Amino acid sequence: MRAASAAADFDRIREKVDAGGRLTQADGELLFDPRVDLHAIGELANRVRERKNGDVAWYNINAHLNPTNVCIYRCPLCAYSCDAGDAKAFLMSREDRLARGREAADAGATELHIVGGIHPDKSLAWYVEILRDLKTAFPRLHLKAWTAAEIAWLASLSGRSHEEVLSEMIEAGLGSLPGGGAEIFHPEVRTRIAPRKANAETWLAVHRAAHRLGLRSNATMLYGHVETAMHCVDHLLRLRELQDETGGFQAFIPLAFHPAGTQFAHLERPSGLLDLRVLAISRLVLDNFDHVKAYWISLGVGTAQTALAYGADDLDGTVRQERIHHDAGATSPEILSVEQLCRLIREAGRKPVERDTLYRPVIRDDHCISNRA
Ligand code: V47
Ligand code: SF4
Repeated sequence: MRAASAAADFDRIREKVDAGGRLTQADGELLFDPRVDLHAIGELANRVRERKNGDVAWYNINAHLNPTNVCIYRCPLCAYSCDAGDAKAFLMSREDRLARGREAADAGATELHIVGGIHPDKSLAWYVEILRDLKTAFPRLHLKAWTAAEIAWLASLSGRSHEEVLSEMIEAGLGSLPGGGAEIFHPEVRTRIAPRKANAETWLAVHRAAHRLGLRSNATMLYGHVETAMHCVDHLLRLRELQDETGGFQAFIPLAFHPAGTQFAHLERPSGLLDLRVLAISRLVLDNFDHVKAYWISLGVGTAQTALAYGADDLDGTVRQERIHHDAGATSPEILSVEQLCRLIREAGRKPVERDTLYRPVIRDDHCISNRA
């Protein structure tokens, strides 16, 4: 493709987006071509973002809880997991988990994001107990817990359906599903980066079941390793199709691959320009998702802030004690304060609004962080 024809193709895509049309696999792949101007794509994605969210940029006060890093899958993409006997293996006690919940509640968190490994000795009852304990002690914390891979594992382990496992989790306090475990759906890539994890059909089936039960969920895509543009667009279109069917997804979160400590340690981390391009393309292809998150832990603070002009409307949260990306070499801070998040958002020319997990604005008397600012 010559530069002139890239520009002409982009004009056609711009007209399609402006007319409310949907991007195809070929359109999406074209946008990955470096000869298509990134800033033009970003400007178009920004228009879509403003149509959906105006000048608001959302954030929340949250904390992460990873009850164990022991995982039988040992995905090649993962630096976080280990075997049960490893020196770095941990399994949090009930007291430790409750202490973490207390710390989050005291910091004003509205959400706990709970994901871990697939522990060989732990049954469905343990995963349910984690939710029940936390919900009983901190009823106002929303528990966004367990990836679709964990739910699918627990279903096969217990001989129950996805619906049955999810129903039990809901009864114990589950509030929504995070978007993890999606990686790249296409089997050419999935078999290389996460061969033992639930496949695409299973990941999508778990989210379909969750949406049918009234749960909202998120979706992710892990890019910047061995995938191509074709695989990324295929991934986005599979998500768009399920969203057409259920409407249950809230936010899409592109995750930049961090290679350190993984079986792909020889790769470079994706560049800031690729981060922005993937985010903007996601905003354009996923026309039926309300929110695209720039997860600052994964992108780094500077790129996440820039992404607020390339299609993102959410910076995720304050986060504390994140391990999965930091174990893989992420150099982002461990935590951002509300004041730091609000400053980043205001500098980007947006209006910071604190949200709860379900994107309802949070109004507080006890902070200077009012969403009326
Ligand atoms: O599923 C694992 C990814 C995910 C690496 O739903 C890695 O609101 C980069 O899903 N380099 C977990 N990424 C994180 C996640 C998430 C994060 C923030 C918000 C939400 C949400 C969900 O992290 C895993 C996997 O795709 N991951 N290893 C790595 N080396
Ligand atoms: Fe286990 Fe998740 Fe790491 Fe895969 S990415 S090894 S499922 S913790």
